[in-house]
Amino acid sequence: MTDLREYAGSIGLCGLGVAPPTGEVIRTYPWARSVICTALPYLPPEEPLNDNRPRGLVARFARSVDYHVVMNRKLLSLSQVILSECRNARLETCVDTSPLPERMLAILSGIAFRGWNANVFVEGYGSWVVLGEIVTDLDLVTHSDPNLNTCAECGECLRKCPTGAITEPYVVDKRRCLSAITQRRGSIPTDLRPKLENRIYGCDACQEVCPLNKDILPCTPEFAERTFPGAHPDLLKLISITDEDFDKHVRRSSIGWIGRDRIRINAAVAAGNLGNPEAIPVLVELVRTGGPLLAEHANWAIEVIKSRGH
Ligand code: B12
Ligand code: SF4
Ligand code: SF4
Repeated sequence: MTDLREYAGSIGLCGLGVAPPTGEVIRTYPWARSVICTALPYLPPEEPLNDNRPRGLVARFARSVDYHVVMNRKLLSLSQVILSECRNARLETCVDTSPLPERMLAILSGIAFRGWNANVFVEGYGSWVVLGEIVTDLDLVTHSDPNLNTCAECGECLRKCPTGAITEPYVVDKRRCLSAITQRRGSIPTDLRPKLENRIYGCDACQEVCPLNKDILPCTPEFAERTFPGAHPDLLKLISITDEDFDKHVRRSSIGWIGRDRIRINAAVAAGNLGNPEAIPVLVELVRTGGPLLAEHANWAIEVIKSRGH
């Protein structure tokens, strides 16, 4: 395992450990004997804003290339190394794979410890890491010790979560979590719309305030690439994006999977919260052409902008 750990480091992963398969793992992969867990640091360099256009905010894990693609590529490279030594091994790569409890596996494998904001932290990289695993039938008897370190337990994440969604240490109420709200279907509850501010995908508030997330090591080079959506995509362009442009520029990006309607709804709410009257014409157009759900959010945004006295 030492060599594999070194190899993982050489391809930009920031940790490698082995967890025993949990109940969920065994239910999905009855042949599993071990889970190789790894993490990938993604914190991109900050992008300064240099104009006054209404702009959205994308959480850091989704500003550049899709992490599923990057992590999966690295897991496949690791798998090749394993197969070169154990030709008959059964290996299944997983990234963000339901129903695997990825954070718990990372803790059990020793590579990460958990924080009150429910995220897991890797020494040197904070919680700005995504997780990936290789489930295998190899009996890697040298399972690592779980990482039972604690965070600083300062409570900042609980206090600064915009919706109070962290109801107690380690517990996130999905119904109130803004990250979930930007990603799920249906109408956004009206009391939570202002809390989104200009967020259009994900939420980083409980990680930004964490003292363990300061002064951390740079991300893997892939995530430093400047590509759509970046940190601050142009809201008016997103609200009025055509089907064709969506397919060409957005669908395969890290935020594209939520679909054109969801992105336009999120962008409309963000534009309402920013209160910039420049947004009114594209919002009116969305009311006219967008269907009931989009029209309802666009009307809400128009009302908010008007109520601010513009
Ligand atoms: C559904 C989901 C969400 C939902 C719900 C999250 C939630 N906390 O319930 C929503 C959309 C809200 C979400 C948001 C985010 N998510 Co998410 N999400 C998932 C997904 C697909 C399933 C997670 C889940 O439901 N777990 C069930 C809950 C109960 O467990 P958990 O919080 O994941 O893990 C804790 C429990 O296992 C607990 N625990 C319980 N019993 C025990 C027992 C023992 C012994 C131990 C040690 C621990 C333990 O400790 C763990 C750590 O806190 C996972 C991928 C996966 N398959 O795991 C990604 C995942 C958890 N998400 C991830 C990310 C990056 C995020 C966001 C940061 C994205 C963003 N910027 O917007 C936010 C963070 C919000 C937050 N504070 O948690 C990463 C986590 C990275 C990290 N460093 O922790 C994952 C692992 C995806 C990946 N492959 O990298 N997410
Ligand atoms: S992601 Fe945002 S809304 Fe969700 S728990 Fe963290 S701070 Fe709260
Ligand atoms: S903000 Fe404080 S309580 Fe929350 S995870 Fe970070 S150290 Fe822990």
